[in-house]
Amino acid sequence: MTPSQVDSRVVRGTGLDAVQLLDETGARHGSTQYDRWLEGLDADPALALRLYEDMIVVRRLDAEATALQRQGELALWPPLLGQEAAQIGSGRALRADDFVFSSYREHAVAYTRGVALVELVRVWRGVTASGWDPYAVNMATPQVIIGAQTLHATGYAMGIQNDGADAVAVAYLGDGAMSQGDVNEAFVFAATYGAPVVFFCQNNQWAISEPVTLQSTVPLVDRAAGFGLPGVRVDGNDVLAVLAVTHEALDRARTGGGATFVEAVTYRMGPHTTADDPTRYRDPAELETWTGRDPISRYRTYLTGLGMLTADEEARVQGVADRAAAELRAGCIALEDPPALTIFDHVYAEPHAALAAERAAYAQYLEGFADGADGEGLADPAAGTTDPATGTDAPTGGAR
Ligand SMILES: Cc1ncc(C[n+]2csc(CCOP(=O)(O)OP(=O)(O)O)c2C)c(N)n1
Ligand SMILES: [Mg+2]
Repeated sequence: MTPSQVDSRVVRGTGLDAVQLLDETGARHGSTQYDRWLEGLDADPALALRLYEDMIVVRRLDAEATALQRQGELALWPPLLGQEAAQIGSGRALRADDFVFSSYREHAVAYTRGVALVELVRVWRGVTASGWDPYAVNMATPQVIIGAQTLHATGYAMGIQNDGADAVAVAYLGDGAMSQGDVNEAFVFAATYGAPVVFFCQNNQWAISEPVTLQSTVPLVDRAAGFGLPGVRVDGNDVLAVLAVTHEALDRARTGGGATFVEAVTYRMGPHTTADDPTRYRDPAELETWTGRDPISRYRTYLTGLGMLTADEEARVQGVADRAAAELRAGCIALEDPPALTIFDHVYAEPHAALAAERAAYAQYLEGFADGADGEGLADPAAGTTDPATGTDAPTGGAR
């Protein structure tokens, strides 16, 4: 092995102790273990450039969605800024028949699955309970219950096993999710049943305002061994390393080797969501350090050095990103509010009397706002009515 070749656990001056094939300066380092997973990409400039385009487009979409929230067009948005390489590198390693179970921040993974742009924001605008058809893209809609998707993925993987298929289930989770009981139970089942599932943990250093050091005093990857899972730590801001490591984990699962835990070390450069202000709990120096490890700039430097990323190509990619952002914006603004009473649809498999009563009461309440209502008898949800027994205000409506 020459000095430029590395093996699976490597330190490259970042303190990350993780697989890294492309360092912060954009220099590529060979790996006896991982280079084989990049052979296709190394032979085809179009594939190498597509990873770049993907990262530029999803960063642009993320910025547009954040702006849409600030302008009142979305209720909330959880930005992915900084996690483009982790999500694009892993997402592009998947096959169409693999199935993704994600959390709420994996917009870039959804993009690689072919989710229509407007479908990325429907839930966040509050006009639907669910963003897209999971079976059309083999990706479940985002899970907000932290860690629950790891159980769904493990169960799905056991189904794949029973079918004798060679697809893989992939669960995306965060560093904070590692403290959840669901996740630990999923690891036990996945390990003991040898289920074809990849647990892809994006350690973005924060769970809202709690640093990862409050989730674990040891590197997250070290937990894997205790469950009997192979674990690999990868520089999550190195799109090539993420692609290679994910390919290897998928290959293990497809060929009967069972589950793998991947810890992708990355950084949430923005707020937890648009409702959060990280300046209240984060040292600005930390953001500065991670800005130096930006996933896109190192790949840009690398491609430019190879002569692949010319000024024309850069302009073309920026054009793709701008058009995608315009499509997202136009689609978002055109989304109409559903009739309010549809909130009662699909809550239960069968209609029943209590639900019908709640629906009727809410319909009556809404009628109070109808055009032409003179205010008499207008239901005011804040005021309520006075309870004669106690003299206190009792809420109106029967839907309690
Ligand atoms: C079971 C459960 N507990 C708590 C929450 C509230 N909550 C929402 S996001 C979050 C932090 C998750 O952090 P992490 O897993 O690191 O994912 P990240 O937001 O960094 O992508 C918490 C605790 C929740 N949604 N579900
Ligand atoms: Mg996190």
